[in-house]
Amino acid sequence: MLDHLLQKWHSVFGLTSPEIIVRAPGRVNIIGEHTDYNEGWVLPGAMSRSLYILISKNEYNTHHWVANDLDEEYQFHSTSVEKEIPLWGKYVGGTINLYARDTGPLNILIGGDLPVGAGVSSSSSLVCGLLFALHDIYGKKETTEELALIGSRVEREIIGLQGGIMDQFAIMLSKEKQVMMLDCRTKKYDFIPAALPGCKWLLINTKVKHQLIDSDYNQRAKECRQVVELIGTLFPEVLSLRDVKMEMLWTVNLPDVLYRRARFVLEENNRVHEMVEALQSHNAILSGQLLRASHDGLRHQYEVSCTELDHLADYSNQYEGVLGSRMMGGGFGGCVICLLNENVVEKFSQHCVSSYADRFGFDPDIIHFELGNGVESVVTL
Ligand code: GAF
Repeated sequence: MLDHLLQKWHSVFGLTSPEIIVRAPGRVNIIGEHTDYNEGWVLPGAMSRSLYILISKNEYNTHHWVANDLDEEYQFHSTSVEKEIPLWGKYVGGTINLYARDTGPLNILIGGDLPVGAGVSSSSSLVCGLLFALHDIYGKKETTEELALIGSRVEREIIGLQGGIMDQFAIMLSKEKQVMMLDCRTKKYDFIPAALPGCKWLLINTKVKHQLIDSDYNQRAKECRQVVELIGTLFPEVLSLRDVKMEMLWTVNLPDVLYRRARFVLEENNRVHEMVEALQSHNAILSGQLLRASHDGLRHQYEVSCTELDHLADYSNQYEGVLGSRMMGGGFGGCVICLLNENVVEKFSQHCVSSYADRFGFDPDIIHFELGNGVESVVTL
């Protein structure tokens, strides 16, 4: 993979090698969905599939960015982000503008084996990898946690998605074979081994991304803020859904939609804590039950699933040997994450692919992964 990218680098930028090569992984999330922007808890990790970002300063005062996997490139003479810029270029430009505005133009090559639009946060992987590289090239002093927070500002301030901090913390700071129990209010985190004896974690990509994603995601964030406002009139100590107790939901007369959104977030937060216990006590059955309950809430209460995700979750959840399965990430498409007995992985994958293809007319992608380290620079010989 890297050899191929280095060849591409030299064919585009000439003989000089990149100043830095950064590997930025994708993000998986065991449980704790839509809880991060509500100052709750999440349990993500970094996956073994990654983006590579190769960078050098450009000597000719031209910004030259290449997205290898998309076969697209973008060249221009100022740092202003223009309208017709592709989305990936908006992320690159936004990150540079927010973090290293006064620095000169760069040659950038981006490529890897991370699926785009699959709910594994390839956009945050790009932003975090770029921040890490700029930090190194310009000798900046922020901690990795501070860089993760800058990454989440790119998403909110430049792209306009009112997301939380889960993806950036997981991508920046994860550790091999572990998941990160992150408190999104205090920003404190611990690592927990995610292996369950005899079991495997698996992703299945629906290969669909419904276009409503931005508006519906932001709509959910807005609904959560509305709940906090309404509850805050009776309970002024409530600053976010993190502070809300189930009894408060019953006391305040919330419209049904808001009640369901809030209830989901409260229950999902509890499930994160229960999942930590399940992993620590190697209780695969309980882990599976929590995944199933999470999907049910995401589908019926938070309403961020879609037909393709429901099909994969339903199919897996009735398959013998699958402990549990749920949609992962923001929703409206992307992947489900499954916990299953390792001896059924192959059979299940075949059966699941054909059942999906029979219904939707195309195959989903089975994605095998290990839990890996967060962003790092890569040394080549
Ligand atoms: C997306 C967002 F970027 C995250 O912050 C998080 O809210 C997630 O959706 C849902 O849990 O990945």
